[in-house]
Amino acid sequence: MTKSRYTVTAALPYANGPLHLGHVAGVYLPADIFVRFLRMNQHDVAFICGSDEHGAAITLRAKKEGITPQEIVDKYHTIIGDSFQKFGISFDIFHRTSTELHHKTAQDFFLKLNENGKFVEEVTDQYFDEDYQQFLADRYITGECPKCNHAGAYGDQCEKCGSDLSPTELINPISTLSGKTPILKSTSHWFLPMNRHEDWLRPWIKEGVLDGKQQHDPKAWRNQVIGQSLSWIDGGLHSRAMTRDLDWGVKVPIEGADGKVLYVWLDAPIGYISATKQWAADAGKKWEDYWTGDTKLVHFIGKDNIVFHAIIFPILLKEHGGLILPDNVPAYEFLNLEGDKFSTSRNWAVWLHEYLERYPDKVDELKYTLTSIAPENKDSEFTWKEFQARVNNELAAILGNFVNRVLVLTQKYYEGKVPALGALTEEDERVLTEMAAYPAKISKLVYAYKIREAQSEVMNLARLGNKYLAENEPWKLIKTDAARVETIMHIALQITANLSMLLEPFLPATAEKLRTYLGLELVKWDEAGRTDILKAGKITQKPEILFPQIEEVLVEAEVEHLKASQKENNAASADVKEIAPQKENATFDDFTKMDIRLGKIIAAEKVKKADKLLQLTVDTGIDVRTIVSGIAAHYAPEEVIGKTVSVLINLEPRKIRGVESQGMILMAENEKGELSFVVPEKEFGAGSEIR
Ligand code: B3M
Ligand code: ZN
Repeated sequence: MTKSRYTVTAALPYANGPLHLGHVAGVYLPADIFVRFLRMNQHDVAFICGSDEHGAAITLRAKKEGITPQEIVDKYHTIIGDSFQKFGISFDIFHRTSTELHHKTAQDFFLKLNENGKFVEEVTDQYFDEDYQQFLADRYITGECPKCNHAGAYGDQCEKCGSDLSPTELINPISTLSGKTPILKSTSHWFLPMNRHEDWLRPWIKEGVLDGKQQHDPKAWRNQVIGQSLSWIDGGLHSRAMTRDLDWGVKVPIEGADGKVLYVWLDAPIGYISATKQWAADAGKKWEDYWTGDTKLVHFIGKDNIVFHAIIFPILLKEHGGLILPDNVPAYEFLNLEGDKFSTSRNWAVWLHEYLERYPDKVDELKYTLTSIAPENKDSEFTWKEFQARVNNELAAILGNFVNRVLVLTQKYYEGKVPALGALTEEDERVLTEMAAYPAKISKLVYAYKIREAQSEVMNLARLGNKYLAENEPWKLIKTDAARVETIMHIALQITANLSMLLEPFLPATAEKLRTYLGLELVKWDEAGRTDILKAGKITQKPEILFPQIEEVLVEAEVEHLKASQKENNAASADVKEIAPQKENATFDDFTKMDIRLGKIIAAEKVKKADKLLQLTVDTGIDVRTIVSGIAAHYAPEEVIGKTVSVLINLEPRKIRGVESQGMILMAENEKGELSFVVPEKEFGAGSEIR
């Protein structure tokens, strides 16, 4: 029976920052485990991911870092891709949505829907930021969620209750650009009339039935996904704009639509298709095989993405026609960190790339811990104490200890050779039967996306081995019944051999080490469970310690590091000002009234009882005058003497702390509040006019 083909996607991470453990635990690691399992079970799988490089998340970060959106995505696409590779997330492709192939794929997708009348073009009033002269949608606008009153809802979604929103639904909206209340201004967009789809969506979500046929098994879907999706449908789906007035994104491929791009949540999921196209082209395969026919499409996501993967993208796929809908959408809850939510902005996170720099040889320790606490059905929490406990009390004490004992005793008693199997006791039979049942037990759990439970079953096989050794004590028996010990050790070695196969999806690096010690190649999943994987006489190797203890000092250092980086971040963000928005327009006349000259500071002293003020004597080329300037916190008097400066010389004189100031020194101030004089690039003299 040919095994079904799978296209497994993992949510495209925004290329606006590094990955933290919350992202890994709640999407990428479980997806990787699932795919490695499928590959061991001879499924033809396309494992698809890539950077999500458009949308406000990117442009807002670019503004914050003072670089272009392209520079932002180039920087973080590399950091994220590198982290995935080092953490052993085995995507078939890690693509990106800023590629030409993606733009073309997304534009063709849009055109097909538009030409078939699937969108409705409407002129509506949208919020507009007058300072920035920009329409506001998605993360450019925030306000109170009308559904759950969460204060920080965005224009397209409330991340707290997951509701999909339109900007005009927000209560007390403000622009995230200028911080001001926006005005309403009309603009035209292409809308997806989602209400047209409620009739087929409801049975599809609830019963897995599409056009009268059983398309998927709804019992395999998580309650949260079905529950949230049905509540949106029951709440009434409304039309949603699929284009935006922005310049960063996939351009709307229609004459006269300049300045408009595809909505990022139309564009990004199509990124799964463009990535498959790229991968198939590179691998000499047909991409259509992975998006049509009986292929099972599975989207691994975080719960804040459910509406986009269980409602909106399926509508788009169905409207496009000829493409499959998801067979499952395993959505993960959120992982929290040391009693608080992961937060990029507050720098309350364990960044994956930093973990890998600090602990390059502890990848499986982290994989095991994150899978053990994976937020499959409810939010969960990572603490460094938990990490230490999982490694020391489970990985090392159960799995590491068992494997080490078996291989060390095999070296000691048989110079590494697998001993022959003698007569079996009832207990031997029971243990071998129990061992043989593990592959099917684990397989059932993984196919049902219960990956956390599946991993704990693998550990139960190691527990079975430990118990078998403890009860038979070969290290004592060896003195009196060497023949019996050969059988015990043979069985213990078969358990170790099975572990080297069943661990592969979960802890591939450890599984490979075990197979090296045993001289085994990776086999198909259904060859595991056999009681004769290791033939008598086969030579095994001396083991290393698989999982060194996690010491208290590591836990303390990491918790300290976390707190320190948050303090640093708070201090820095306290100073970091947003780049001020443009002021009201001035007329040319306004500007010509100002007389700005180059001047030279010839003397400087602190103003008594005013720690921010310097009294400067400035040669303006016309005269020598006194000017009081608020730069004492940035410059010592002796530092500024002799400097050429820009001076507004016809500012009305005013008394400042008893000193008459005749003009103003012009200063540049950056987002950190640092000051700089404004000086010409040529050595012009005092009195030179600036205009
Ligand atoms: N870039 C991830 C997020 O919302 C988003 C996923 C896109 S998957 C097509 O954090
Ligand atoms: Zn809400």
